[in-house]
Amino acid sequence: MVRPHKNKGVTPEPWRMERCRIVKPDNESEQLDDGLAVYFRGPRSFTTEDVVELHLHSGRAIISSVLAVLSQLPFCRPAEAGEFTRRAFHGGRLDLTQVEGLKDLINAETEGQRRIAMMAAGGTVRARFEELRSGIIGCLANVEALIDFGEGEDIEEGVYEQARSRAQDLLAAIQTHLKDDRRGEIIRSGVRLAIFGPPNAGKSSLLNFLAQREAAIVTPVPGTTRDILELSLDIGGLPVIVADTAGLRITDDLVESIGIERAQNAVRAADISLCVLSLPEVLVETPEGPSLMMPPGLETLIAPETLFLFNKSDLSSPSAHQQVLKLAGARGQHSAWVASLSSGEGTTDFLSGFAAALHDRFNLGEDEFSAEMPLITRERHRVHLESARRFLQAFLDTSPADVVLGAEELRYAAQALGKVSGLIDVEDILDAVFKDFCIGK
Ligand SMILES: Nc1nc2c(ncn2[C@@H]2O[C@H](COP(=O)(O)OP(=O)(O)OP(=O)(O)O)[C@@H](O)[C@H]2O)c(=O)[nH]1
Ligand SMILES: [Mg+2]
Repeated sequence: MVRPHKNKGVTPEPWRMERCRIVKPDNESEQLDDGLAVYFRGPRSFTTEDVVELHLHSGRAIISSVLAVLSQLPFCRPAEAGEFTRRAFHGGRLDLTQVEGLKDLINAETEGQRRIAMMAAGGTVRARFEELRSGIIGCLANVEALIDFGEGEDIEEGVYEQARSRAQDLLAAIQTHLKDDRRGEIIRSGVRLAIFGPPNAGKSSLLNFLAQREAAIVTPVPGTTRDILELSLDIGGLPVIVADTAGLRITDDLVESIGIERAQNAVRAADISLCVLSLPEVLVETPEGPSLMMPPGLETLIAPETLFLFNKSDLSSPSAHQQVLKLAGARGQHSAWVASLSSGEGTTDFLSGFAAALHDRFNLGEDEFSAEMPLITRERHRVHLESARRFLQAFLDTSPADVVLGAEELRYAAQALGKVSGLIDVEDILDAVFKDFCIGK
């Protein structure tokens, strides 16, 4: 039972924090805590229902005694996991994308995750999906009007063409969202980065440098790392799952060859890969001048977007540093750095350049709610958006003579998008739009 300090009566003023004595209902002289209470009157509360929040001292005994007293009240029970959010969803306060965003916000460990979660929790994602859905419903309203009234007498000409051109624009917008290289999903769940290269190049040293601890074993013995070692790190605000792999070389050793196969698979499965090479070993003098000699077994794993770290710069001259970058550039490898993981030379530039390359790759702009931020952050969104795309395409492929079938495709497209937010039935919006639709002249 909560008793205001000043005896103002039992009905508290809503949305106003009041200092209270927390007492036992059957024995008001027994005070459990001295705290604060605020009454949120529905629907202006998180759950849209009436809510009372108690602010108590956080001692374990205080909390358990207050909870014990509360659970004796016939109308009180402890909330189930996620129950407040579930009630907020049922009350229409949040849609599913906001619920997901809220969960991600609580779990966010990096700046990128926080920003993308904030966009969902704050309703920006909801609004963007809703915009697409109401666009489709606008098309549907046109088509339904044709079905009900027929072109000519009651309804202006060209209504079907209008619906088609609007549907084409919407289809283009959806296709752009779908072609996002899974950026949103990657930012949310982490970029998979594979470090690869020949043995002894300094791959494990790089992992340790990024993790700022001795996570991997580093020795002068080539072939030290046998299996994949993965760590979740925050690099420039992005969650990155970094995998250190076995050095790639031809070997008869069974264990090492399994490790090498795993390394190759990790590189192929990664979102981004970083090749570590020992600068003095790959920069060789030939009769034609300096040349970049790639160790065997690497070429098939190198792509234009592969990042390069030429390590062990302490063992070569400054002119060699310039030469190696020039030669890498000539091969089309423009994201390359020279550093020494032993002496620390060049590592600051490498780290900032590497973080910038990640940001560029995943297009994480500076603006918190930039339109550049990817819309899709989960497979669930992608599935519904993909199905909306298919239905819209089916509408566009339907002959104008089959206007009833066309309307059905649009209805399915709108429903598919409605499943992302999980909130309103398509008919609700249709009624609203249709009401304002101009019929006749
Ligand atoms: N001189 C010099 N030595 C380095 C540098 N970075 C790493 N090393 C040394 O190179 C050796 C190999 O380093 P690792 O990090 O174990 O190399 P790796 O690529 O993981 O090797 P494997 O696991 O065998 O494939 C160790 O003795 C390191 O101390 C550097 O920048 N300069
Ligand atoms: Mg290693």
